[in-house]
Amino acid sequence: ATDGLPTLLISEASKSYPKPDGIKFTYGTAGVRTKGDVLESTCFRLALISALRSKRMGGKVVGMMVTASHNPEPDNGLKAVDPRGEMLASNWEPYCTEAANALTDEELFAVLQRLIKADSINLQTPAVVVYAHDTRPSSPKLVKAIEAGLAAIGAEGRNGGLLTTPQLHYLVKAYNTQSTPDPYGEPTEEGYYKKLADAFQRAIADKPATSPLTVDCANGVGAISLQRFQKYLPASALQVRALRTSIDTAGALNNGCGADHVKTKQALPSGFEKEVAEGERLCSFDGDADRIVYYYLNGHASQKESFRLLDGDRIAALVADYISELVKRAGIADEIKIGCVQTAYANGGSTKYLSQRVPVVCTSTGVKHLHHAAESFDVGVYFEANGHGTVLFSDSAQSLIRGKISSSSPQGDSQSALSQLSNLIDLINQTVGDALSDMLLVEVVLRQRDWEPAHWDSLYTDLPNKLLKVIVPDRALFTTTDADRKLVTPDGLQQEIDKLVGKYLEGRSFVRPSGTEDCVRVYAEARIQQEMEELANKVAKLVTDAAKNA
Ligand code: G16
Repeated sequence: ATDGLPTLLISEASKSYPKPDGIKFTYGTAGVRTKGDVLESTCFRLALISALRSKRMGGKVVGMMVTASHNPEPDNGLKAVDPRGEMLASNWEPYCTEAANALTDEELFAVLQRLIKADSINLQTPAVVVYAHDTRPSSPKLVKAIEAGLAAIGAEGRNGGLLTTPQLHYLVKAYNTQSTPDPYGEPTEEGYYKKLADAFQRAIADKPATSPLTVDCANGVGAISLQRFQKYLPASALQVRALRTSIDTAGALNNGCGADHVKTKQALPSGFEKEVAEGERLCSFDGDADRIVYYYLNGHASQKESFRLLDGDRIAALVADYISELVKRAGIADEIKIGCVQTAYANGGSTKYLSQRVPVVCTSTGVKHLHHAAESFDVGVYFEANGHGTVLFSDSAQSLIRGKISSSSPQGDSQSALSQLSNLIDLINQTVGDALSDMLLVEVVLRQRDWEPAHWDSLYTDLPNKLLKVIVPDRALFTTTDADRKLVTPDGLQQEIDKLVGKYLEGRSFVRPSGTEDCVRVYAEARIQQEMEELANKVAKLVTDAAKNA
């Protein structure tokens, strides 16, 4: 009696995917994340929800990505992708959580039924779901569970295979736009590489290649996509040296390497000191290649202080400046409003720098929040400090730019700026943060400006800062408001933090529960390094005590 849901088929298939006892799943910052060996039932169930999502969206293609991104290799997870390539609409997240936690088939059907009713889903509409996975050993089993879920509900599944997260987002958007007047690109992995390689070559134009770029691939799927991509780009256009490409070595993924390691430790990937030289351009992808940070050494690798980080904040500054300049040169500055979106983790130095140039807004952590806020600008540059971000050009900005490009008029400065903006529109993966696309974007700007990393680094000064992980028995006790900048609970803790922060010059600190790891994160920054360290440790201590006394 569940009106059109094939409950018998689903019940039969779900016998192979029982929910593990005693585990509570949550659809958090970036989907569901936990140990890979307990996720099969969740994959099966979220496949059902994804099929409903596709039906709800009139049969458009939606996506499912199996990955735990920056987390350790034994973890895994699922991110659901909406038809325009963006993250699943947030009002569907509670249904994902509830479906994942249902104890019986009846409970599961009740959740699905509520969703069908609340969103007036027509079950007769066909459903198409494209799915892909990263290199984790648990991924193939999870993909099987997704396939079983899609088969049980009668949805069409398209297997993207081994891909980066941003490639899956690209595929979703490319499928849904392929027969429209404005196709995003060919809906294949090859189409993705071709689009980026073509745009990159147009954007660097006749600027000669500089020194090679060294890429830490985090021993993850980014190693494969980078290698495949290189087949589409002549070596003369960009020389890349790929390191940490061991995708088959057990335990290697994100281990001592990758964007998260480099950003949080503010240090080279382990072993890099023997492999890289002063001044070399270096960057790190994370495990599913949706984040990137750059860095370089301004002295000998053996000296810790010679490490210089060029993180997401600095990518935002570099890119926002460049696009602002192009927009001015193109003569459309009055028509195009450029804005920047950051989170509380953005360094105070970067916020000050950017705010003097463009409007800056702050959202909660999670690309889904930043992406949404960036959509309110004609050109929205969003980056988390951890290197997750992209640039969005609104439909009207794209039409304006492309409409002003004239094939007949001589190539004056404004025409060349318009063409370059058009190249960037193609180069940037506008669906989500994309390490490969962002890397190419940074390379374009540095080459067009003829800048070494040190020049980019000199745009502004970072305040000394630290990010700590505090392990507590129950991180759900910590709840926040004001874009993660203030704690609501535990009671009174925020006041204690405020009191502490007030004692330090340019001090700032905040606490929030991670949505991807079982920890509470503590961020602190201050004018003086030593004071900042003290502030971070004292706030961490407050957190530990509050968790104990709760
Ligand atoms: C995910 C999200 C990011 C977020 C990060 C850390 O990254 O996509 O937006 O910044 O987790 O989130 P949290 O502090 O809640 O753990 P990734 O690269 O792991 O998908």
